[in-house]
Amino acid sequence: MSSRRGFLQNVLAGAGIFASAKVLSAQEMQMPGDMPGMKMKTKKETAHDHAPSALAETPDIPDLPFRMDGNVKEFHLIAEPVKQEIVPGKVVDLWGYNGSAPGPTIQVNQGDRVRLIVDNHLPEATSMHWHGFEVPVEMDGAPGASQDPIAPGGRFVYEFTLQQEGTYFYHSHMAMQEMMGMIGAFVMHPKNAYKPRVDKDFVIILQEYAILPNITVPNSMNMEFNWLTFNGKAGPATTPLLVRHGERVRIRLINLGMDHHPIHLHGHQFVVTGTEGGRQPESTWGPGNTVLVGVAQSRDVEFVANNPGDWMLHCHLPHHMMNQMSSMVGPMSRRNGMPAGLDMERGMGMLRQGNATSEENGPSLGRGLGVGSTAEQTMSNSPLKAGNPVQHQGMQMGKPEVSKDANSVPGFPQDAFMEGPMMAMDQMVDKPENFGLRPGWSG
Ligand SMILES: [Cu+2]
Repeated sequence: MSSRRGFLQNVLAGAGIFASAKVLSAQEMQMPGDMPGMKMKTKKETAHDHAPSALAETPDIPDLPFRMDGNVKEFHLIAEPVKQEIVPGKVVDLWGYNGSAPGPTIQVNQGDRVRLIVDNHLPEATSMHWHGFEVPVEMDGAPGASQDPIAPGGRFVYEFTLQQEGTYFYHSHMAMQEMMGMIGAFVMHPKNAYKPRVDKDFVIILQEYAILPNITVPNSMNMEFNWLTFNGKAGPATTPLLVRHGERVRIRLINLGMDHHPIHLHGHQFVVTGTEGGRQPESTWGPGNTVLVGVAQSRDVEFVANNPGDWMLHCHLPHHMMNQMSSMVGPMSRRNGMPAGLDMERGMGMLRQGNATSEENGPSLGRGLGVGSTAEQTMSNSPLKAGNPVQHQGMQMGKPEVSKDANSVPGFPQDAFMEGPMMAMDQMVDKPENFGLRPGWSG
């Protein structure tokens, strides 16, 4: 899969470009989203009122196949470490699903009964949350609160009926794992296609990573990011969204990271037709060309591609338009070096020995804010021997469930020592309103 997904380099910027430089006839152009053998239709022919929705396309990310078990659509998701080539030659160690970060896109129809088998091939516990789904609480995937975390090697089977429609997503409900890539799109198509119908329907997941020089594992604790991706690719390795002149286009933007992203489209005005809660009433559709996609939100935008050209679609935060730049530009242009942390050369990322997260360089490298810029110290959440955690007063320290080879898995640990029973302090926060919650819920 890594050969298919490709490469990018920078950022949300430049990421998706959609464009149609000229009007192409059906014979001239084979669209990637077209079904084999499907005839190209004219605009008029696509405007049926009661036709079902066409599948959405997630460039660079596969759809998750399903099998029917009676009237149940059964999907199988595997949480696992993945190698993701975010730009050509830049392969990073992420955590995702079924070999991909973000994970494969799930598409269902309103009213479907679905079963989602989740296997945990990570070295630590995980849990799957169905973001915004109106499902029974025991299916919500909140570790500790609604279910036990899924142990390494374990499985949890989720099953529910979906009456909603819109752009949703699934993600690990372990905070650090989210920052390792563990999210995927979950599109619920309405019983009757939205009006007006669209000719093209795209999904783009926005993510960001802090990946320091000479290392392939993101620092999921960092608050500055140097690699920003659309569907797991940084620009220019993102895949352009190809549309024909005059087509109505929907783009479903999904954000689950640490930053908000104002996504801007050149050359057109769009309307926001949906959020993470589903379709919006048409009376709310005001024109715009930039939509802020906040953390944990989705936004559907629609527009008519009435202006031929190679148009940019990008996050408009300046640092998000660059890769590998946000931590380096300032120090390199000043004589006084970093305001905090180690010396200037190391602050610039000019490694003289070791790698970026070695003991020598520690967490101080390349940080401009001084946060975490002191020399590395022993932390209780570093790769300790299982069963030998540092006892914090008042916490119910237990033995975290990790796999035998956990310390050899790139990225470990993320949440193994941070969530769940390890961090629970039920007694310390005891109050009447907490009565009846599951033991260890406070973790
Ligand atoms: Cu951004």
